[in-house]
Amino acid sequence: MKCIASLSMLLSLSILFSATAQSAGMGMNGMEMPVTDKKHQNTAIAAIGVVKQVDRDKGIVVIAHEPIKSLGWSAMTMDFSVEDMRLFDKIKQGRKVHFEFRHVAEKYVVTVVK
Ligand SMILES: [Cu+2]
Repeated sequence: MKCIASLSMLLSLSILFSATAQSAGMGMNGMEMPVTDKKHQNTAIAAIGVVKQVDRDKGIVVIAHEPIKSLGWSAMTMDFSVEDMRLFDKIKQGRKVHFEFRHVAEKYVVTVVK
């Protein structure tokens, strides 16, 4: 009898453990990026803005962009990465640009400038 009692205790312990492990896993999922961010990862997003600052060496341009409806962004001034150096020919301080960018990993990368 004693033997069975300890066996059932062992069983309930292991059930408890797996339940805890499962909820810990769900907690991890909850910490992932919001769905909206995932949806826009690597999608080309069109925007209009005024070039405020250009840093060719760092590959960064600061643009005061107009609201971007598809992202639910209001107008703001922010940094964008520029990886294609040829784009800098069209990016001049004070110029209003129509551009496209992609959300790649942690960066917003400008891919098209008109
Ligand atoms: Cu912004």
